[in-house]
Amino acid sequence: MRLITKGSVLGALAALGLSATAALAGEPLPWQMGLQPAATNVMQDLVTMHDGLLILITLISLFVLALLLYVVVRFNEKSNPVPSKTTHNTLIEVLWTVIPILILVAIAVPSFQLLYFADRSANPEMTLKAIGHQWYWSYEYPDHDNLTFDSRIIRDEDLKPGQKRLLETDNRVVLPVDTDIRILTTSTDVIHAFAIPAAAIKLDANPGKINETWVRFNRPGVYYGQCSELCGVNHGFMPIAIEVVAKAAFPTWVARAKREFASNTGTTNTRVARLAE
Ligand SMILES: [Cu+2]
Repeated sequence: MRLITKGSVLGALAALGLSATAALAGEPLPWQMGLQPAATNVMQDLVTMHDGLLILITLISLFVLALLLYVVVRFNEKSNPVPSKTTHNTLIEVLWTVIPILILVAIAVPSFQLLYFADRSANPEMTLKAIGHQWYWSYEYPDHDNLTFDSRIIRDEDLKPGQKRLLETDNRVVLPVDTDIRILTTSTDVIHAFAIPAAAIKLDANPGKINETWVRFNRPGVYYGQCSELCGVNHGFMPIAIEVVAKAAFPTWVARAKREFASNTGTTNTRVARLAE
């Protein structure tokens, strides 16, 4: 990542139009142009990589455009009536092969570094398992007595003021801040995809298979995502809402959630799933 400039062009552009609080939101915003503000180091590195590549491809595109304009002006029929018969130039052919190779290698090094950094955590402190269903998510906390619950969309007519349409769920996933968390995904029916843009996570949830990634949130907040694999008629209605809390507040939530979900009678918001029946 060190090869790429740390300056965040798009981040700066986005900051011009947004207030400080909105700029930290873990959700899509109206007229948003860039990526969501980073909530993890992986996402921060990914934004840096993205912005650096944007500068690089802009320079390359401008260079090619300048060459084209030069050829159009200098070698058109009027200004160059007798064309040269040259067909080969060894030096220039070597240059236009070797320079792009060097550029690609320069991109590949930080790219692979980031890919392996994002892949898995060597020593996760806890595990969250996200299971896709048509069409909702359920979550398991295997390190917390297998705490298990379903998380379903809040339908439009049930939205309370301040709740995000199509993004809010009845039971948010709660996770502690500054903690290496292993995330496992799987599915009970078709392929879903667990995606949290602010944390740079987009991982398929396949039936009969477990995929792994990890996350370490840098700051508390609520981070929204959606299923990102076309999984059926209600694909657009199985959001993910993650509430990141202080480390000290997490055990309190675990204790409360254990009581609450132990007494869950299954009468919660299940109409979305019933559409399929
Ligand atoms: Cu899905």
